[in-house]
Amino acid sequence: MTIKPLILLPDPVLRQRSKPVERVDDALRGFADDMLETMYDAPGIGLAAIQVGEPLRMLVIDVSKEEEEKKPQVFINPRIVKNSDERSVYEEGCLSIPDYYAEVERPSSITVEYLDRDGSEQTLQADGLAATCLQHEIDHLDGVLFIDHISKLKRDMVIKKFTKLAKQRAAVRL
Ligand code: GNR
Ligand code: NI
Repeated sequence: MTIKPLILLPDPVLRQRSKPVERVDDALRGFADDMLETMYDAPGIGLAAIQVGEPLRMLVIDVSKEEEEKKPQVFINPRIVKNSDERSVYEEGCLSIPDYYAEVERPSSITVEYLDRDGSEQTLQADGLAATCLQHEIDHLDGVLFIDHISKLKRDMVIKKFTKLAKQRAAVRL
């Protein structure tokens, strides 16, 4: 198991569209375990493969509460097949945009079809934090970030701040 470095805003890698996983084998399961370890280490409640530089349509989540048992879940080639009309607002953050949080409105519940870590077709209905987190992760597979759902003014401010930070980090490494 390996903790992988996270790709940060404004790296254009985060804007790539990820490709479907073609076969679910031991190598892919090993990568899923690395993603989970990276997510728990961060710590975060979700992680998309592109956030560690792999443009594959897969994500991991664990939305269990702190006092509960851990519940790691792997979603391969997930597709949202149903969105509720009801919406809810959550304060979101992203491991690729550290220490920035904003409210985002999304469907309150969704139905997702995906392959599990054994490569079996599954259907899951999710609501609450799981629904929000899955939508946030599935957005990553299409190069979409949660800041794309806030006002352009706020988005441009965040991008500017992270662009400046990236330049500073690059200069320090020279
Ligand atoms: O750790 C995370 N927390 C979170 C909180 C509210 C809505 C979405 C998320 S996902 C985020 C981890 C992450 O960046 N996944 O892509
Ligand atoms: Ni994210």
